[in-house]
Amino acid sequence: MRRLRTQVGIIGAGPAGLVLANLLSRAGVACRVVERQSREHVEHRPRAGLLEHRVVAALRRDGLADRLLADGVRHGWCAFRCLGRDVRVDYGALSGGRRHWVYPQQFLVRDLIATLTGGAGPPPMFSKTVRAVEDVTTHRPRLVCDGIEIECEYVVGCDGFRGASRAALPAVRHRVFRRRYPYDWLTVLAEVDRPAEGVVYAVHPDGFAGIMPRTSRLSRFYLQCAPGDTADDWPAHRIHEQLRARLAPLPDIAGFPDVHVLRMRSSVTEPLRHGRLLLAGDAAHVLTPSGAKGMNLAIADAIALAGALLRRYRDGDRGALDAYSARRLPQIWRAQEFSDRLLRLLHLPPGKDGDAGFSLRLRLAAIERLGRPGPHAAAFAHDYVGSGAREPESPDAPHAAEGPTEGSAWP
Ligand code: RFL
Repeated sequence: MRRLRTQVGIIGAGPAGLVLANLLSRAGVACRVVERQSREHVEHRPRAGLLEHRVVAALRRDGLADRLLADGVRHGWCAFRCLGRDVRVDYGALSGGRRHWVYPQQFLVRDLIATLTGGAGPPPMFSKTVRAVEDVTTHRPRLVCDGIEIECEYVVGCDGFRGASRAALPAVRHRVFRRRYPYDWLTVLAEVDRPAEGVVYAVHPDGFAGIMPRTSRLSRFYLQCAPGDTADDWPAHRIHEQLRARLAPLPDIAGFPDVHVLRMRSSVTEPLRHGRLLLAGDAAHVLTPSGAKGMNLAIADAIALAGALLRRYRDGDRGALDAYSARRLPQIWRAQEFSDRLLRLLHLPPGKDGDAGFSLRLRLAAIERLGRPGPHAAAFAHDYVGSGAREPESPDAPHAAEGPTEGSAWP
């Protein structure tokens, strides 16, 4: 058995683990990232693609956004289709000029691995699975992998909902709050003849459908489907037919390189810390893709945690680490609430077919308020774009109390 020592052991080379590793390494804190997949795999795993204004501002400030800023595209409007109406919401204008950046998650992961391996710190250990996290309530928690053990001072679980870190949490002291929605989303990454210019959400009697832009050649499409459906239930001709029915007008779609069903569920684990084990990103919370918040929240967690760990290592101040969970949870629940509210707007209540006409008209009324400049539209816009009334905190920023951000309830 090989033994290594480090200050911070990080499980998972997704956006959360890689942002954290870059920030700590640059500041001279020793850390090791352990990732069960190969580098090739994580650099080509298509998932999210919309980055919030405040997240990009923080990555830029920390010198982690060079390629994103060079190659990403800014988007500032989305459209809702309902009952033959197309309501455009100019959330860029409504939020004082803030926009999303469209940049595929796998590109950001590739960039973050490049900066880490290019000198910021030791490269992640790829194709290495953490089997267990042990001794988290001692001063020397350990990552146990096949043939190697890494002794750490702190362990950060950035390993998603099914990773090893959550298994190390005692059930008596931690609660997982979950919601399972009564539908799933088929998701299709498809080649298109022209780039999508904005996100489109369609509210339709057959179910929700959506388009999220990715690159000039690819868009991600979503189709509400029955809970438990699999990709086999959705042959290409059915996908085409339903996209056309729910989303027309459609760009020309050439092929479906990637089709799978997303189980629509959300969860939050509380608290985010046990002893010297801390959780960040999807290991701490899972969001549906409705509001495009998952990757953004993962990065914001990592930035907050880097700040807290740096305070611990630079100044010997443990206060920010102790406060990490309590400070992040309100932000996490705020994002959950936004995503949940958007889902309620986008889906008709189940099993009330006779009611569909009424429900659709209620939704159209709500959507029209979002498109009309005013406090409701502004609140939506600030929440949606992640306006950064309070930006994710820099590792060097002074400790500040969590304050309310702009925006309130909509519609
Ligand atoms: P990740 O990216 O899942 O990374 C976790 C990493 O941990 C590794 N791992 C282990 N490594 C070692 N030992 C173990 N025992 C391990 N167990 C797991 C895994 O291999 C993996 O590499 O988590 P992180 O960093 O928290 O980032 C979260 C985001 O990836 C996630 O929230 C988003 O992708 C969610 N999401 C979206 N978020 C957005 O903000 N905007 C979007 O538009 C958006 N679209 C999406 C999405 C997620 C999707 N899927 C497939 C889940 C669209 C899709 C289709």
